[in-house]
Amino acid sequence: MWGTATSSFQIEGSNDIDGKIESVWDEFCDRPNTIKNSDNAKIACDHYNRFNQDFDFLDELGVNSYRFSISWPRIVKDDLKRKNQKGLDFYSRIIDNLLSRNIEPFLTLNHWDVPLIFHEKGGWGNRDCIEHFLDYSSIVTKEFGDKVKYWITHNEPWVIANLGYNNGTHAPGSSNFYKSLEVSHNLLLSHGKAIPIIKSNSNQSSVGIVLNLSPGMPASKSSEDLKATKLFNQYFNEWYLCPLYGKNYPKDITADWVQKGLINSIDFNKEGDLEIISRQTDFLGINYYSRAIIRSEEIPEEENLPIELVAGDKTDFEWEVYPDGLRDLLIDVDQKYNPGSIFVTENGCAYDYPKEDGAINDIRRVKYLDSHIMACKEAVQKGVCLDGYMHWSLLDNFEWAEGYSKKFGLVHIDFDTQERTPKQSFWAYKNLIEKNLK
Ligand code: GCO
Repeated sequence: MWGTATSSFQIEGSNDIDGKIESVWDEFCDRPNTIKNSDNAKIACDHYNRFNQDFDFLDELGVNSYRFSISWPRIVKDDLKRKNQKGLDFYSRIIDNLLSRNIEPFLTLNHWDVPLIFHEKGGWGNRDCIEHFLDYSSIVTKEFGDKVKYWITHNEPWVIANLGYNNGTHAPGSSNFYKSLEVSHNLLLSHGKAIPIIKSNSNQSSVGIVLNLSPGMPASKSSEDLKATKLFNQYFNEWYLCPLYGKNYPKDITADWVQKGLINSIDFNKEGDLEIISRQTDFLGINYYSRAIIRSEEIPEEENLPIELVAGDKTDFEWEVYPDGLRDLLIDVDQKYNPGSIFVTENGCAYDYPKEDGAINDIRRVKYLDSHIMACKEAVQKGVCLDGYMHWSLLDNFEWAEGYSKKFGLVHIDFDTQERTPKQSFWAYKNLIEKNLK
């Protein structure tokens, strides 16, 4: 399958109409010094009003799938139980529109913009609040269960836990390390608990979760760098992969945190939880942007061996362009965890190109796209069960704490006029899809 990916808060705008309640991200944007240039997502890409025009671009691209998310605050009233029909009607129009174009919807239930009131009750940090997510999942899957086949519970639990609850750069902006781990656990637990609900309301469904994975590689062969890399991989990748695929949380990193006095234990992991977390899923979604080159901070820099890894070009986000990492990651995850089916649910790059003579010649995105799709092809040739690729993103959009300063779209948006212009990469992707679907 070929597709593009977006998320509700980043593109929709219209944040206070048709009965939508406030989201944590609405509140976070209103706080001073949270978002670059004090940007907010009140209008964003105005997708709420322009989705039909945006979906014309999907047709033009020739994709057969589209990943989007539902904004939970549009779906429920402030008791988090009663449904808000107007919000459901909006997504009904979205889904019907996609289906009329023969585009398979991939629906993400949680791409971060949770109701503020959910957070005020304790949100992801409170195990009891999982029930609210299940109520919401039940409403949505009852409503769309016969139309939507591909369901994603959460997008990038690492980012929610770490950026939202540890370093505080994302909503809700808290900084408490132990809490952030508890959040990661509650997210995983709620994923496991949602699976049977989704399955019972959507007979033909295929259910998965989306992880942001970034393989860590040691900067040198020094034992310190090797150790730091192992710990990085356990924190960033295995912390999620292991419990989802029937293993316990990785031990070394947990012991390291205890030894450093960051936590006493991971006592939030109660008996029986791991069985729920590892309930069988139908696919794994992988978001891949880059690798991480890891350098030990435990010893003074001058005592480290010289850095052996040469980093490649960087995008506007300072993320290294490293397509081989995608190939190797796919092979590695497939072999170690055997997820049965994998989708690259996000892959993309931030580059800003000016409009010249009406065109946007974003050649570095074209190269990025080519090389990463080639990496996918190599993984498939090695037998990886890769079933689809979705490019992040269809449109330039609200890039969270970075506001509108980082541009990931295949389609350029002029945020003053809302004018849309397909970039060079859009036409390149169209060509690639055309060749590969033949
Ligand atoms: C994420 C999210 C997207 C981002 C994209 C670029 O990975 O952070 O899923 O919402 O916009 O990844 O940072």
